[in-house]
Amino acid sequence: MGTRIDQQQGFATELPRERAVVVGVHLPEAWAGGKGGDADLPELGRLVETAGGLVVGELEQRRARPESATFLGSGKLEELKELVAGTEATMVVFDNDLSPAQGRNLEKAVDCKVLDRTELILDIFASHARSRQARLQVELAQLQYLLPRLTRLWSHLEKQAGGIGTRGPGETQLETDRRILGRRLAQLRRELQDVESTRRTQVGSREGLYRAALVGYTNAGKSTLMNGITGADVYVQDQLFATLDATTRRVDADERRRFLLTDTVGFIRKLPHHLVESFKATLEEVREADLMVHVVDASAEDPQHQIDAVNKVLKEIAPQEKPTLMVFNKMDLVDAELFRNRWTRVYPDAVFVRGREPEGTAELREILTARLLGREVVRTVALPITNLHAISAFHRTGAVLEQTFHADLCHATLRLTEEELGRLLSREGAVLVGDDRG
Ligand SMILES: Nc1nc2c(ncn2[C@@H]2O[C@H](COP(=O)(O)OP(=O)(O)OP(=O)(O)O)[C@@H](O)[C@H]2O)c(=O)[nH]1
Ligand SMILES: [Mg+2]
Repeated sequence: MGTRIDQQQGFATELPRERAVVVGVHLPEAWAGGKGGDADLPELGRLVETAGGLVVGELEQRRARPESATFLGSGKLEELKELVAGTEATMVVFDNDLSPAQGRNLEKAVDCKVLDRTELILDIFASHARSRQARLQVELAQLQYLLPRLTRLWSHLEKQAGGIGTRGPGETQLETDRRILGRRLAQLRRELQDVESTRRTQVGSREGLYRAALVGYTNAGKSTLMNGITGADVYVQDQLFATLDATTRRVDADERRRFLLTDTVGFIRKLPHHLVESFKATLEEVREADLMVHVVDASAEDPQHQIDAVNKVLKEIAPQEKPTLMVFNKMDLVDAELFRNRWTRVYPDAVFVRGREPEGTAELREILTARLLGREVVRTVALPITNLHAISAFHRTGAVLEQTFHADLCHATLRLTEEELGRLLSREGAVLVGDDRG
């Protein structure tokens, strides 16, 4: 189809060192329903590097609104042309979203490939997707991105060709392309459903366990903490979107108490909506979590900005508020005392850690365990003595506070979670005695 997405597809692998000029147009926040906002060229540069490119030039402009045909004004466009020629750039990347027509006009004007932020992020996701699920989800996002553009692409060509004579074939081609893409979309959705139902069977046995999910801005150190706490071997890299899959591990706090910890894809400012949509299955683990562990890179230039971006995506995937633990990571990179003083004022319950050091992850593990313990209650149950083995694990963890025997029954006062209580009552023939003791 010769679309820009197709051309862009392989650049991270085939042309590892593309030379890129990054462009950011600062628009008033109100523009495009608050979606305009400020451009962030250093971050765009990191995205370019993650995709395998090299930043050779930067250009910024402040405008009240984008120029409809070329996004940039004509003076700035001249400047961009010169910059591209002078730096021998092979591509231009905009921090803003471009319409297909704007992309095309710009490509013609500067005579090299032009991408926008969404296309760049989609490309990184495509090259980082390893699992079947991640690959399916990325393809779904790419097709969804492409589909509405197809129409505009064709109508744009029609206009160029002068209409009447070309309209017939144009429409037919468009319809054919749409049908092909539509079929592929349906197939992708079916395959994703299969993957999802397989996952559900696998996690069936985790029912009832307390679940915590690591969430946060990309590169904040989620996978580092995951590995430190659970001993998992999740890929850690100093790049954006190193993780695209969800990994869940059981953490045994002690013999009886265990919880689940999930590490998953990181978020970013202006994360393309298609990606959030199509990663629903992966993000399901986040939606189902009892606790969000929001990991923040303390060394980021503007941590609050990143926190806000993450909260925005979280609202999209899990609209109801969830208990959240704020964790500031990479404390070795900042003046720890100063930082702590400043941020405990904003987040009084926040935890500050050095994720790469064992003490850092040990502390977080203890805090998560304490959260788990915080959910325990004290109850007295009467248990047939033939079933006494059901509370032997409670003995080993010191959770039997009192125990008395009455004929063939044992009265045990236990510190336990509601789930454990439920199990004792439904499976071990225990009955509740008296009222809540604490
Ligand atoms: N200095 C320092 N670096 C850290 C710390 N924790 C993690 N890092 C580094 O930060 C980079 C990103 O870590 P990851 O664990 O991959 O981050 P992530 O949040 O999983 O990132 P994505 O999966 O890409 O979203 C790696 O180079 C880590 O070694 C820390 O406490 N201090
Ligand atoms: Mg990761």
